[in-house]
Amino acid sequence: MKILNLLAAAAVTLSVPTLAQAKTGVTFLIVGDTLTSPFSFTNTSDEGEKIVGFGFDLSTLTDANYVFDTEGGGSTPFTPVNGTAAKTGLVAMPNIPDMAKAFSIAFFDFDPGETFSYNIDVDINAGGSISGSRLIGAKVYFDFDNGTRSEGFLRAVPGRPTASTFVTERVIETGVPEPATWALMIAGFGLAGSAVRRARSRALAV
Ligand SMILES: [Ca+2]
Ligand SMILES: [Ca+2]
Repeated sequence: MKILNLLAAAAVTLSVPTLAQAKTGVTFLIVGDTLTSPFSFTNTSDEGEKIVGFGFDLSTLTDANYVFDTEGGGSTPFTPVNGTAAKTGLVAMPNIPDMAKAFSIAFFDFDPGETFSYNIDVDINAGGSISGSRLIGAKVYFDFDNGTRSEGFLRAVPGRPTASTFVTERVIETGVPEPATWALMIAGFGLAGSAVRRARSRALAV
């Protein structure tokens, strides 16, 4: 019975990650011509949560012809700007094939208050300049180090006809625990392990 109680306590500890309430936030506003102004997003989390991942997917746009133009004439490969890659700890330069429709990147030091900025060329078969508002409907996600993902789409910005902005539709658990959670989980496993060891030694003593 005692062992069961200890195991139950360990199980409660293990479930902590799914109970975590995120106070995460991010602003991602795209204004004007995407060829001349960089894409920038800022971590606005209020309890120190770092951004650890970002994904951008054009395949959800109503017009299926949008692509990232990363090679050849008139292209701009993914290019971090303003020293923001070092500040946020961009893990690696992503390999974004020419005409790709989506990419994702990771960070290891993207604190609240920090901004990451990058250039990349977005094109459509018909050509012309691509303003932020042309990307309304693109799917975007941000991963945070508390194990949550804010998922949503670029939406229109009232009063700003060339802009779009990220709006969170849902927050999902990604199951990537932060270090403090790992410590709790390891403590939980240790608790269960020592209970089993005690049970075994009692069984041997009888
Ligand atoms: Ca181009
Ligand atoms: Ca930083």
